Amino acid sequence: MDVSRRSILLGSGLLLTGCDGASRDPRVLKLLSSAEGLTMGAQRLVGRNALATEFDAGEISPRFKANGNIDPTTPRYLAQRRTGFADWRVVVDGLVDRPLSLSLSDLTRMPQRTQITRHDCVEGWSAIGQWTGPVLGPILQAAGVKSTARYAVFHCADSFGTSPYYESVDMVDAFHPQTILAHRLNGEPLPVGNGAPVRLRVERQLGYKHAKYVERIELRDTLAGVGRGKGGYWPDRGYEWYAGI
Ligand SMILES: Nc1nc2c(c(=O)[nH]1)N[C@H]1C(S)=C(S)[C@@H](COP(=O)(O)O)O[C@H]1N2
Ligand SMILES: [Mo]
Repeated sequence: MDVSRRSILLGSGLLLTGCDGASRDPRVLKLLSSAEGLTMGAQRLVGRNALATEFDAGEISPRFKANGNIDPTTPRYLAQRRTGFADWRVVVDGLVDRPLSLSLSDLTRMPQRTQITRHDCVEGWSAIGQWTGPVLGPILQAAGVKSTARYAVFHCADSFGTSPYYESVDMVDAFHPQTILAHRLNGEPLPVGNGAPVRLRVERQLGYKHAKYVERIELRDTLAGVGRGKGGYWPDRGYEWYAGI
């Protein structure tokens, strides 16, 4: 039952260099595509709403690695960073009845969830961290997601070259009870390296789905028109859109 992409990858003996520079090894990409159907199917059998494993405080990794973009240099981000993110907004728009523009104090005043989970990156490293933030589902409910919405697209403030980072999940993951907008890691405000001031945690999926530096959540009926159409910065470069673990 517990057929995870990770064990498939590790079992295959192919380790990816992945998210920083990207191994585009065709064998790896083929393996990822064949694993996609398998993991989505396996998760459907146990229930896509099943919870990811949560850990005890004693199991928290001494250091939570920062990966991918860890020091955004877009002018917009640098300006926000200089003011301690005082004016940061998370906009919720697209297929919603009531678009929202949430400040950090809006986000921290909502009911919070704290969870200790393991982050698995396709590069082959994992780390256990404690994340705190509001659950995404009630935020989407407050915005009034229209019945035509199928995806939540996360737009980020950082970029690789000229391309901003973006990711997306379907409504099952958007409304999953462990899907949160985290603003704290291990009890401290999120460090810049790990996505300050707010990042997505979508615990049933691999690391690259966990968008950092989130400034807009756009509800859409299609992924066409976002980046190159595959729903994420890395999916547009060969990784699977559905990265269930
Ligand atoms: N905005 C943004 N989000 C991102 C990335 C990125 O480069 N930019 N990298 C992804 C990858 S590949 C991983 S493994 C995790 C790393 O999160 P961390 O820096 O907290 O370890 O963030 C994901 N989210
Ligand atoms: Mo990653």
